Amino acid sequence: MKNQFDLTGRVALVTGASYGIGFAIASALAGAGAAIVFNDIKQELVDKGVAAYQAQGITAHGYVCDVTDEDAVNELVAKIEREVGVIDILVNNAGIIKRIPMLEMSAKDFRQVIDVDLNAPFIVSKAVIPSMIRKGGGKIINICSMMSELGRETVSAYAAAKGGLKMLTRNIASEYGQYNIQCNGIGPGYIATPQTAPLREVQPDGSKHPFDQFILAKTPANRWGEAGDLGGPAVFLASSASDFVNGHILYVDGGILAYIGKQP
Ligand code: NAP
Ligand code: GCO
Repeated sequence: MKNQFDLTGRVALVTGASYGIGFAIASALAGAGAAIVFNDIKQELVDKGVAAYQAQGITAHGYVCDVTDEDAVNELVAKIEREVGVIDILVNNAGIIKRIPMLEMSAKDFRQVIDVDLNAPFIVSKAVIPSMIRKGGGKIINICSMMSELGRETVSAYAAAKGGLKMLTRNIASEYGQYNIQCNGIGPGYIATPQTAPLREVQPDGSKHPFDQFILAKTPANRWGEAGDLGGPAVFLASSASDFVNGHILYVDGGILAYIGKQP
């Protein structure tokens, strides 16, 4: 049987992929044969990212681009098409979080999170879909979250964005499935990256952060996820193996959403 997971000859753009989950997903896509393109806001991080990919034997194309800037994104996509090729796989990974109680959060802070975590996936998807249609199809993977399904204190903007991203995923699937474009989401659980480092800081007395203990009690796998845990699911959703999967959010959470939590 032809290897349905083979990405040879395909161009993948992973946004915000100098490190963290984006870097792990891009590395997995490269391992399946894809040509890797990524962006970051700062040239310094792009340079570090290119070196990190090279250290893994991956020749990645790195570009500076703020995904919230529509003109910059359109210029980036045109440049990628000239220099690398038409984007076959888009992973909307770039994201931020601000952990602030809602009543203390400014509208500016709220809008900034929505801008990066929801408006940007709209902007980047809108920039790549026309060429995907002309080429006969493509794959879009939006990096959602537990907060696409659940709320918790201090993450109102992030949850609103990730909930919206779940529905944007379903709408892109609905509107462009007829062009052989599949748009799905990956909903990571709690993953050990710089974004969650504050939630895992060892306490002055050497004990685990209370939130660290909380998440372990909520996760049947009894561990934080590693960014590498997301590679296989990303290859699946980027490949022909998922050609009839559309509008689906694949939760990679160690079982958190299935579990009421360990009794204290
Ligand atoms: P991270 O370590 O904070 O990395 C986020 C990446 O996005 C960084 O490279 C960052 O670049 C980039 N970025 C931020 N704003 C950008 C912008 N406007 N334009 C371009 N790039 C931008 O986060 P992560 O943990 O790897 O998470 C990656 C994605 O997974 C995010 O969407 C996050 O919401 C989601 N997620 C994370 C977890 C988790 O537990 N870690 C779980 C579920 C979902 P700079 O360093 O230059 O800011
Ligand atoms: C938080 C965490 C989570 C993770 C992730 C969970 O503060 O609760 O940052 O939001 O980032 O989104 O899926």
